[in-house]
Amino acid sequence: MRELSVSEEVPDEVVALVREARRVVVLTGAGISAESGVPTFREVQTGLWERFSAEELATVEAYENDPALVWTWYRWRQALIAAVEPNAGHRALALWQQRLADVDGGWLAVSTQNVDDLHERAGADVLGHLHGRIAAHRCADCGEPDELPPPEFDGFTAPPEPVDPPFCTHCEEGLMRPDIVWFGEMLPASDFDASSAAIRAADLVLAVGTSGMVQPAASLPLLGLERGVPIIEVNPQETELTDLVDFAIRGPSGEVLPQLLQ
Ligand code: BV8
Repeated sequence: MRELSVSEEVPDEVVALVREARRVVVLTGAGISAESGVPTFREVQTGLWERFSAEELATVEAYENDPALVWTWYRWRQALIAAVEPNAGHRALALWQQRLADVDGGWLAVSTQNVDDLHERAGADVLGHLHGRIAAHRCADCGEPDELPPPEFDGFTAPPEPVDPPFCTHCEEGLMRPDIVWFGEMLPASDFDASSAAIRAADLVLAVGTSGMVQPAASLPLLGLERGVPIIEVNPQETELTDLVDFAIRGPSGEVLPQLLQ
């Protein structure tokens, strides 16, 4: 693994890899949304949730134990995500995807662990939302989805007092929950399988803004390793994947990704 800092010139080797790649898969994590103002998963919680870790709240047990607290945390995060904008990192991936779509046999697939819609709002198609989408909701009992109005608070001011989740309009018994993957829950098979297949066909893999700690999503880039496909990591910090990648570019994705496309 060669570690590069964002202040250095991107070496010709990396520029060539990016320029010559025709089938690219980018696995993104919370870090790519950090420059948009969305706290990463391991950042300290604020206000009402200061005494909890995100991992404690992102579980079925936490929801069953206190539906109002967990429901409100998610609606508050959903409000914050709706109020922020995609950043230069999201836009660079959307541009790269559009460029490769115009090349014979070219494609770029985005597979994200993030529950926000910032890739889509930057103009990218997303192959897999491995951990679901925060703006989608389903019944915790019958599983039926329901379109809900946007959250009634702004996501920036101090988190509001917990409110109860609404009842399902289909079975009228179950409570609504966010349509995302909590710890201990299976990932959506179609998203995971499509992402695995894309990496098995890729000629370049990037891991952007992920600590590489949450499985099984974090192991997806390793499917490229088996085939000797180059892997580039973009992250200001070292991660669980660092020792396995070919190039680790140390810097914020909002700066590094546009540089890679120059
Ligand atoms: C499951 C939705 C199995 C909720 C999330 C081995 C195999 C399988 C499972 C396990 C396993 N070992 C352990 C497990 C269990 C568990 C797990 O992985 N635990 C970890 C903590 C050890 N996995 C699960 O439970 C998964 N389910 O395995 O089911 C099963 C089997 C049989 C039957 C039933 C079930 C489900 C995991 C999904 C959990 N849900 N999200 C929500 O969002 O509230 S995960 C959550 O973490 C987010 O999605 C987040 O994206 C994700 C991963 O974290 P990161 O994205 O990496 O974010 P993080 O904050 O960690 O790091 C941010 C990075 O960005 C940092 O590296 C930072 O340096 C960098 N950064 C910061 N700024 C920038 C930047 N990078 C670039 N630019 C910047 N500007």
